[in-house]
Amino acid sequence: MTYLTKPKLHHPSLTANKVGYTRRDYEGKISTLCAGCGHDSISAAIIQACWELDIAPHRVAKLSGIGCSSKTPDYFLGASHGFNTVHGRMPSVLTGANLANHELLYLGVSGDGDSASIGLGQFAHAMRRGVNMVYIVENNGVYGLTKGQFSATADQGSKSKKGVVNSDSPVDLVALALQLGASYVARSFSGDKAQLVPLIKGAIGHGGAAFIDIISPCVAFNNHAGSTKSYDYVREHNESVSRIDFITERDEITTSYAPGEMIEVVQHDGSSLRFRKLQSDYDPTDRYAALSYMNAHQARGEVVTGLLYVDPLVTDLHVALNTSDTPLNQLGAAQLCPGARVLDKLNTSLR
Ligand SMILES: Cc1ncc(C[n+]2csc(CCOP(=O)(O)OP(=O)(O)O)c2C)c(N)n1
Ligand code: SF4
Ligand SMILES: [Mg+2]
Repeated sequence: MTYLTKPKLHHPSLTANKVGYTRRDYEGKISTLCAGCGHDSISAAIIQACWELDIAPHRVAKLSGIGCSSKTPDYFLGASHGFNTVHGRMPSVLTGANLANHELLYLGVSGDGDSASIGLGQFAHAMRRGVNMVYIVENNGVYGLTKGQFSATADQGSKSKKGVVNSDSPVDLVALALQLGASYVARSFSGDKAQLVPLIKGAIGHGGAAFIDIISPCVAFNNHAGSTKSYDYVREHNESVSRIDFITERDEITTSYAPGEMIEVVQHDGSSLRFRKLQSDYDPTDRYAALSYMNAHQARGEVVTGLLYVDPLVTDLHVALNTSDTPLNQLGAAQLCPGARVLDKLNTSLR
C-alpha cells in the first residue's frame, strides 16, 4: 500500500479560520515516510502556514517531482490541486500552470536530488524568470527514496552511513537562487518550526520567485556522525541571521523592538516582514552581501538560516510578459482564437 487515507472525523470544537476551515482541513493522507523524517515536519509547517493565512485549500496548486520529499504533497492540503511530475521537471510544469492561471497559489515541493541533480537546469530557469511561486527544497543531502546515495548538495568531506567520504564539491541552491535573481531566498531547518512557519508565510505573501532551502534530515540514510545534514550537526552549527514575524495587513501589531533591532519590509500584498536582527551586521535587502555573508560562514562549517534576501518591490513573469489578467481557463473561444484575419495581420507585422 502506498498511501493511507485519514478518517474524515472533525471534532465540533475545532477552531475554524476566517474562511471557515479547521486546521484538519489542511491535512492530507497519512504519511508513509519513515518515523522522524524531517520532511513530515515541513508538511506540518506548510499546513500551519496555510491555515493561519486563511488560504482556501482549493486555491492552491501543489507540484512536485520524484523522491520522498516529492511524495509529501500527498500528506498536506488534501483538497488542493496536485501534480506529481517526472523527476526534476516540476519547475517547467509549475511555470506552465502559473502562466495559464495566475490566480492560484503555486507551491513547488522538491528534493535536493530532484532540484540539484536531474532538475538543476529547470530550477535555474524558474528562478531567473521570476515565476511567482513558493519553491521548497527538502534538503537531506541524499537520494532518500533510492536508498541514500550522496546527492549534489552533500558537502565535500561528509561521510555516508557506510563511511564513504564525499569527494565532490556541493551545489548550494541558496547561492544559486541568489545569483539567478530569486527575489525571496531563505534557508531553514525542519526542526525549527518557529522559524519555518513565518518564512513560509512570508514566501506565500511575496509575489515573485520565493525559494526556501530546508535542511531536512533523512533518519534512514543521513543522520549519523560525519554527516552535515543530520539533526545533531544542524542544531550544533545553526547560525540564524534573524527571527521574522510575518504580519498580514489586518493583523494587530503587538510586537515592539528597540530602534536598530528591527527591520520592517512591506511586501506587494500589504503584508510585512519584521526582522529581529540576531546578527547586527546583516542586511536582508542586499543580495550580494547575503551571498558573501553566507559563503564566509559556510567556510567555517556553519549553516546560516533565516530570511537571507528579500526584494519587496518584485514583479513576476506575468508582468514581464504582459499576459492577460484573466486566466486562460476563463477566456472564451473568440479571445483564445481570434481568427485567420488577426493571425494574418500578426504574421504580416513580423515580416
Ligand atoms: C528519470 C529518473 N531518474 C532516476 C530516478 C530514480 N530516483 C527516484 S527518486 C530519486 C532521487 C530522489 O532524491 P531527492 O530528490 O533528494 O528526494 P529524497 O528522497 O531525498 O527526499 C532518484 C534518482 C527516477 N525516478 N527517474
Ligand atoms: S528514506 Fe529518508 S527521506 Fe525517505 S522517508 Fe525515510 S527518512 Fe525520509
Ligand atoms: Mg534528498
